[in-house]
Amino acid sequence: MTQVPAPAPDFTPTDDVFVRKHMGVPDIDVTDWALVVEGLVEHPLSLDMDAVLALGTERLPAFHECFGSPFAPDVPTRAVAQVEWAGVPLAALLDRAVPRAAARHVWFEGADTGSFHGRDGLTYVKDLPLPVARRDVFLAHRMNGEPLRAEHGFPLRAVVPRMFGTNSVKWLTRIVLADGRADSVFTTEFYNRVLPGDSEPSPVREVDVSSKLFVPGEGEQLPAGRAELSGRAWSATDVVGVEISVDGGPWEPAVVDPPGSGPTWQRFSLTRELAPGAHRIRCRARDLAGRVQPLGGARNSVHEVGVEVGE
Ligand SMILES: Nc1nc2c(c(=O)[nH]1)N[C@H]1C(S)=C(S)[C@@H](COP(=O)(O)O)O[C@H]1N2
Ligand SMILES: [Mo]
Repeated sequence: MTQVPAPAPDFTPTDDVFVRKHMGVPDIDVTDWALVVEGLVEHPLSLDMDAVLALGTERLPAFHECFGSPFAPDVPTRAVAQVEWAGVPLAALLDRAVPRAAARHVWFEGADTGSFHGRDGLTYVKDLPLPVARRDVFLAHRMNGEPLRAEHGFPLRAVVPRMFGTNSVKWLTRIVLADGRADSVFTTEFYNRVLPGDSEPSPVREVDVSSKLFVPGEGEQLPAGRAELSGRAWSATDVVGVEISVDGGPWEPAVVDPPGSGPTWQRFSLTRELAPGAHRIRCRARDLAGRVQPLGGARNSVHEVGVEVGE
C-alpha cells in the first residue's frame, strides 16, 4: 500500500485567531516576569525568559478550540483555529525540577486575577494529571512565527494539544506539582461536564469530534453549477470521515485529508452541483473512536451554513 503524504498544515492568521479571557489581559513586562516551578519537586525552579529560551525551541502545529461558556453546555461556539506554536515541552522543565514520588497533578497558574461570574479574588488555574501533563503540555512563547501577543498569553503560555482551550493557561507564572487537584472555580467547579455514557461529571479536557464548513461561508452568494464545499474537521483522535448533506438530503462522503503526524485539523471537501435558490449545507465528522457529531442540542452539533445560488 502506498503511503499518502500528509499535506502541509494550514494556519489561521493571528489577526483571525479568537481571543478568550475570563478576567482581562494582564500587562506583563517580560523583564520582571519569571516562571516558578515548585511544590513536590526536588529542585524548585525560577526561570526568566532567557532561561526558558535556553531550553531550546521546538515547533508545534496544532488546532486550537474554545469549549465555550461553561454555563451553556449545549451551545456550539465554533471558535476554532490552527496555529504554529513555538516553545518547549513541559517535560524539559520537569526533568530539571524532578517531581517527587508523591506528585500526582500539575497545576498551571496565570498572572490574571479578578472576578468572573460573580466570584471575586480569583486566579486562573487549571490542572492535569502528571503523566498527561508530562506527555502533552507544551510551553509556547511564539504563535505563527511572532512572539505571543498580549491577548494570547505573552510572554509564555501552556498549550495542551487536542484538549479544549480552557486548559491552555495563558500568562503562565507558576507551575505547582501536588498530590491532589487544584481547588479553583476553573478546575473543580466550572468546566466540568458529564460525558456521554458517564454518570459523574469530569473535567473539560479532550475535545469532541467536530467539523466546520469554511467555504462557502454563511450567507454567501454562489453562481449556479458546481461548487466546492470545504472545511476542517478535528477531534481528540483522528478524523476518519466527514459527510455533507444539502437541504436535508442524504449524507454524502467528502474527501478527507489523512491525519497529520501531530494534533492538526484535517481538511475535507466535496464538489457538488447546486441549483439556483437557497440551500442549507451541513457537515458532520466521525472519528477513530466511532464518535459522530450529533444533529443538534450539543456543543459539537453538526455545522450548517445557508447559501444563495444565483440563476
Ligand atoms: N490565564 C488564562 N488562561 C486562559 C484563559 C484565561 O482566561 N486566563 N482562557 C482560556 C480559554 S477558555 C481559552 S479558549 C484559551 C483561548 O486562548 P486564545 O485567547 O489565545 O485563543 O485560553 C485559555 N487560557
Ligand atoms: Mo474557552
